Amino acid sequence: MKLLFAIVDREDSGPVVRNLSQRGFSSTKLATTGGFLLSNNVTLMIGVKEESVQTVIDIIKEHSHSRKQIIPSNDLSFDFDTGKPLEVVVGGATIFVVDVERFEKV
Ligand code: 2BA
Repeated sequence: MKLLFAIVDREDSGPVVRNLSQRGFSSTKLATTGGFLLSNNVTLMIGVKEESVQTVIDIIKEHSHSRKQIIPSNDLSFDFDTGKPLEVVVGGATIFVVDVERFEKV
């Protein structure tokens, strides 16, 4: 079994979760914050059989969009004030796939 951590935009999280659910994949949604922009995003935890990992990644990919964000440089998590706004491309999604040693529902 594998566990996917997928960091997605808040706006994309609804369609991603809905489509995963329609295809029979369970997920847990965590409210998270990006360490760079300090803006809210969503981290999904999805436990799946190894043979389903690519299907899940494809669903996430289909429903996660990349977005350009213009932010004041003094809004960042560290001192980077150039006086000019910064353009950052965020997403689609950042996905980690990790091995699960044991999975139990008791
Ligand atoms: P944030 O850390 O807020 O990063 C938002 C976007 O800012 C990133 O988009 C990237 O385009 C840019 N960025 C991040 N760190 C940067 C840096 N040190 N220098 C220049 N630009 C930087 P994404 O790469 O699409 O990441 C979206 C969110 O996914 C991140 O939000 C973070 O919450 C998560 N993430 C991305 N890579 C990660 C990693 N290696 N480990 C843990 N979380 C990660």
